[in-house]
Amino acid sequence: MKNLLFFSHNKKKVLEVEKILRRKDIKIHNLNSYHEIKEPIENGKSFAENAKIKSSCGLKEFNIPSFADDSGICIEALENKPGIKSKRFLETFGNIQNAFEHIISKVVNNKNDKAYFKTSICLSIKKNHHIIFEGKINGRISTKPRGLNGFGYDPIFIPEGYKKTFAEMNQKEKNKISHRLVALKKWSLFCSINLKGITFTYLKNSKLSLYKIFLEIKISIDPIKYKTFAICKFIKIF
Ligand code: ITT
Repeated sequence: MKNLLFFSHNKKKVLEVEKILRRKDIKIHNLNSYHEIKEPIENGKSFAENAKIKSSCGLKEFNIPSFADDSGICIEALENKPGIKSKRFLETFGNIQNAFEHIISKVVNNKNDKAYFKTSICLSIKKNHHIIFEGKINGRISTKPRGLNGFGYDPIFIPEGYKKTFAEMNQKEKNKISHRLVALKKWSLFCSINLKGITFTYLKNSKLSLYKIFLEIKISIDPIKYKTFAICKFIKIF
């Protein structure tokens, strides 16, 4: 069994990841048992960069392959903000209800309720060996917060093709369609392919010291039958 660290303190996020990734070949540890770990400064310019900052920190501190998820909501009426600043945005309002009121008033004034959630997951296998998996879900902002499940912006986000907010869905329902599910499916497929043989041997250092490989998996989810088809394609960049 492989030991991997999920570098996150967010208990709700950890729970979502654990529920989605039920694998017998991988034991996933998380930071909630290691409270003394100092969080790195997330000063990247993208979700992917911030995810890499966190997963690299996990690898350095614990010396085992680590992965991290950086996510957020992008709202068209707020010029696609708060994006990578989603957590700080909520904190600046002090109270989540005030933040929701602000967002909803912008959405109403701009007559544009479009929004999406994005997740980038970075898996750091060893020094200079990082892989990014991405997931996105389109939707709209609700005219008022609804539901008690989930976390963060879930009470105001209605995924495309649904009437309920993420917070009105139970965890199973959210996990069947979420941005995190899309990214984790790619992650899981990558691990299935690579954990069987000598782990990740084809990854090499490049001149740029970072050799990024994007695993692009086209996942089509039938919302009624929830059948998932995955076609995997590797794209080298750099
Ligand atoms: P870690 O970095 O420890 O994993 P975090 O809460 O700081 O936890 P992020 O920086 O990735 O995680 O998340 C930024 C914020 O975006 C998060 O605190 C939520 O408010 C929001 N967010 C992320 N994913 C979400 C989801 O699935 N549903 C609702 N809100 C979400």
